[in-house]
Amino acid sequence: MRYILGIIILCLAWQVCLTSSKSFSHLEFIPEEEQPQSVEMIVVNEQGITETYDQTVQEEPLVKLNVSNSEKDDVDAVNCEVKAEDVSKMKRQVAAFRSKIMADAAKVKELKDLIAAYEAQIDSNVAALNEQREQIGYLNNSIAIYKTTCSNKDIELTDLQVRARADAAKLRQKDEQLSECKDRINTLAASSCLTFGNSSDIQVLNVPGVGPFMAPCESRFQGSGWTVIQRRLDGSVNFNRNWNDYRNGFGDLNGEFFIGLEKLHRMTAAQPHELLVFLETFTFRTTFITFSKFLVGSEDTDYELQQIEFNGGYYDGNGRTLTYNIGQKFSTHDRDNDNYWIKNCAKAFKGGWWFNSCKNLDYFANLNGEYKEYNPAGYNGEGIIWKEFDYTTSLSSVQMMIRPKIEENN
Ligand SMILES: [Ca+2]
Repeated sequence: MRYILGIIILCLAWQVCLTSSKSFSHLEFIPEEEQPQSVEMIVVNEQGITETYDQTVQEEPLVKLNVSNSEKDDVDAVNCEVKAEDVSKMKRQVAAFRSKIMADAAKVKELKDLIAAYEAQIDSNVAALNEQREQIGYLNNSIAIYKTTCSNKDIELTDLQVRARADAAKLRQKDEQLSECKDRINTLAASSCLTFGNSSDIQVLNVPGVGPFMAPCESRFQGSGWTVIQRRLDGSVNFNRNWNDYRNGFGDLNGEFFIGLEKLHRMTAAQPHELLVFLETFTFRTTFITFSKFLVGSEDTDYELQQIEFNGGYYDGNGRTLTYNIGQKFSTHDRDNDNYWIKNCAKAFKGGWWFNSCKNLDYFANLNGEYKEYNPAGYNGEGIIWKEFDYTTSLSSVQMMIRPKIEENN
């Protein structure tokens, strides 16, 4: 029994073993190196970020069946289906990868184009930079030339400054010489028409205290060298003037004028002078009256007639005219210096003069009175009067002249 029971147990154990081997006979251990390999795919996405994909390559089915031939056929069929599905899956993956690769290739091409554009821009910039470098080189050369030119100009400027200083020194020397010449000219300048010989033209006189001024010379009547100090011709100039006008002078040197009391004072005070008076009536009767002395005082004396000495004349008077006025101050309508307390003779007779009295004396004279037309029956003391020469009417033309006394100069 025991042998039979042992045999039965052995049989059961064998059956169990067979069953177990059948159940596990198709299983087998797969080495690690034969297991499917893991593959990483690195892709750059559109934003330029690198992405990694895990792609597991399954070349073999995960489970190898180890069965009998008939079972093996079934297993192979199953494997084929699995592989077919894997292949299909891999094809889809390949297609996806291909699309991805194509997209990436387009992106790469776009990047290449962009890089090419950048490179072209860089080339252009490099060309522009080179051109600018050439310009800078040219400008540096120009600057060097200008620096050289400026340096030369500085040298020239320094030379010119030295020459200018020398010229300035020469100019100062010339100015000093000119000043000396002016002083000598002033010293030698004519103080009367006597220096101009037979001149009967307007000349420049230079009298100390007055300065250069112009005056007519007269050499046609009583010798040469007379300076005309007063002239009446036609009434073209108003002689009814104030004190300032008579002091400074007025009128036209080619026509009617009065030379001025200040000049008369300076000229007659500088050296002894004689006076020549020319008179003419409307009937063309003329005469010359000479005075051997003629001196006018300063303005402080109101241009007093300090010296007057009758020397002769071609008329029938007794020569008291003007000598009667000796010591008399000059009067104008705005300054009454006469001896007639009732009125201002200059204002009454419309002209400045060395009035003494306004009375109608036989030796009354006023060569600066109002110019009157010929009226032999109309004498009333007004007009251009020299009563000792013509007591009936105003004169048509008169002229007063002075000259340094030649006898005393010699
Ligand atoms: Ca008076």
